[in-house]
Amino acid sequence: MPNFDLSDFKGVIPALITPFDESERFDETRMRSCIDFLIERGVGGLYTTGSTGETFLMSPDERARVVEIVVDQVAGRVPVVAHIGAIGTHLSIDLAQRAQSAGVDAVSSVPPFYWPFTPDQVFNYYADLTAATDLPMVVYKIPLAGELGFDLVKRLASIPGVGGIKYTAATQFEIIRIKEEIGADFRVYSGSDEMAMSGLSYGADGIIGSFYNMIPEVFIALNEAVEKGDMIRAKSLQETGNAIIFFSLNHTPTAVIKRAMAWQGADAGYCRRPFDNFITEAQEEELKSAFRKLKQDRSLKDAAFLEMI
Ligand code: MN9
Repeated sequence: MPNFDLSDFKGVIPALITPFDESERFDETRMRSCIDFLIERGVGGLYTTGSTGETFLMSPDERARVVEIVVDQVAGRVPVVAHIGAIGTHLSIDLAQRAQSAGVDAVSSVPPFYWPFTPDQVFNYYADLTAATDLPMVVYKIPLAGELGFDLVKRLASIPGVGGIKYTAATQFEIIRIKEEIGADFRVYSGSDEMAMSGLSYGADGIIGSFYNMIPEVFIALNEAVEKGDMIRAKSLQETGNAIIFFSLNHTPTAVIKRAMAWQGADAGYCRRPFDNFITEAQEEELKSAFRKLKQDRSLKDAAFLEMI
C-alpha cells in the first residue's frame, strides 16, 4: 500500500540522480547517502529513474532495483514517484508493476518516443499502463519525447487513475489552462528548473527537476518566497539558480550535479557513458574554480555548495 496520496507529493522534488561508481556500476551505498542528504535538506518527495536518473542507460532489472533501494532508504519519510517509461507498453507495464511491489506512491512515464506515435497510440499507452497498477499516474510532457498537445493532455486526464502531469516545456501558460479546464485537483509539476518561479506562480503544485539534487535549498527558499508572495526574493533566487543551471548546461549537467553533491558530503558518483565525467582531481579542481569565479562574478549568495568550495 502506498504511504502517500498524490496530493502529498508537492514542493521541491529532485528528479533523483542515480549514482554509478568509477566502473559504471550502480552504487547502492552512494544512492542511500544521497537520499538522506536530500531528505535532510527538506525536499518534498523524490522522482526516481527519470531522465536525470539516466534511466535509458539502465536495463529493466537495474531500474527496478534502483526503485527498490530508493523506497527502502526513504522508508516512508517522503513520497516516492517512479518513472517507469519505456517505448514498449509491455516493458513499461512490467516496470510499473515492479515499482508497485517495491512500494512507490505513484508512477510516471514519458510518452512512447523515437517513432512518431499517433495521439491515439499515446492515449492507449497511458491507458494500458494506468490500468496495470493501482497507483496514480503522472503523465509527462517533455519535448525530448515528442509533443503532448493540450487536447491530448485533456484526454489523458480523463483516464481513471491519471492524477497529474510533469510539465516540462518552453511555455507555461498551459499550467493555468490545465488547472482551469481539467481541474484544480489535477496535480501539475513544473519541470523546467529555469522557470520554477513562473511554474509555481502559475499554480503548479510542485517542481520536479535535475538541479534540486544539487541546490535544493535555493529552490526550497524560492518555493517559500512564492507561497508568501515575495516575488522579489523569488526572482533573486531564480537568478541564482539560473546562473548555476546555465553554467552547468554547458558541460554534462548530470556529471556537474553529481560532483557538486559530493562537495556537500553526498557523493553521487559518476555518469554512465556516453555521458562524460569530471573524474580526475585536475578536472574536478577546474570545475570548482570555474564555480568560484561564477560566484564572484555574479555575487551569488544562496547556494550552499558555493560556500564549501
Ligand atoms: O524536467 C529536467 N529535464 C530534463 C526535468 O532532464 C530533460 C529539467 O530538470 C532540466 O534538466 C533543467 C535544466 O534544463 O530544467
